[in-house]
Amino acid sequence: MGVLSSKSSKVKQARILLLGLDSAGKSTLLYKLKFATDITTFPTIGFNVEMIEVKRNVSLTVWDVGGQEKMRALWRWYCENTDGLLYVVDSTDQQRLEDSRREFERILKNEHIKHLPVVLLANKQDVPGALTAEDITRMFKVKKLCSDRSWYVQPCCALTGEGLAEGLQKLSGFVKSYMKSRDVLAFFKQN
Ligand SMILES: Nc1nc2c(ncn2[C@@H]2O[C@H](COP(=O)(O)OP(=O)(O)OP(=O)(O)O)[C@@H](O)[C@H]2O)c(=O)[nH]1
Ligand SMILES: [Mg+2]
Repeated sequence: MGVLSSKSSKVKQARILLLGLDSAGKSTLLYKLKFATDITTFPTIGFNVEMIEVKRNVSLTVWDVGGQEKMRALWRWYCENTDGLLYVVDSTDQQRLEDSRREFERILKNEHIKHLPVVLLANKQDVPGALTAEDITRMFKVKKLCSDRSWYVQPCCALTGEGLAEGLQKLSGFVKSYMKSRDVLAFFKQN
């Protein structure tokens, strides 16, 4: 077990995939988390990537991939070697909620995403009438879709930053235990 305990004292690097429909607020929240400032975003063509320290020994590499329809076809190319999924929902966009749910369901089925921990961010909570985290949990049938993994739905506002750190903490906690159990499995497979 020496190998496992020495590993756990090192800085944990995890790769996080940040997905959601276009205009959900992915890039806004990525830069809010990284620089704690408001940045004017443009629709992402391709991707943005930033390293974010959650705790002293946990560093997340967050891949923010554009969510426009044309871009969604490319999501699957970013799935390999991922350790956790952050899925952003525009809680005010009731018209496209079903589109968002369908894309969410599709990505969960990807072979590289199976069993990975998920945090859904119910974004734009500053807008009156926004769906709550509970509404989204119910409408997305998250309990059912995510019954094979750790999951959490976090209300947030990317503009003020409210809820973002909590959501990321939650995911990094899930990812840490997920990676640990994956290491343990690999260790016993090797020995
Ligand atoms: N009111 C409000 N607006 C937000 C919030 N988060 C993001 N926005 C706005 O939503 C718009 C889209 O935000 P982006 O961060 O560019 O969205 P995205 O998910 O990166 O979109 P793509 O790159 O096209 O996939 C911008 O005008 C943001 O200012 C929020 O919490 N509240
Ligand atoms: Mg973007």
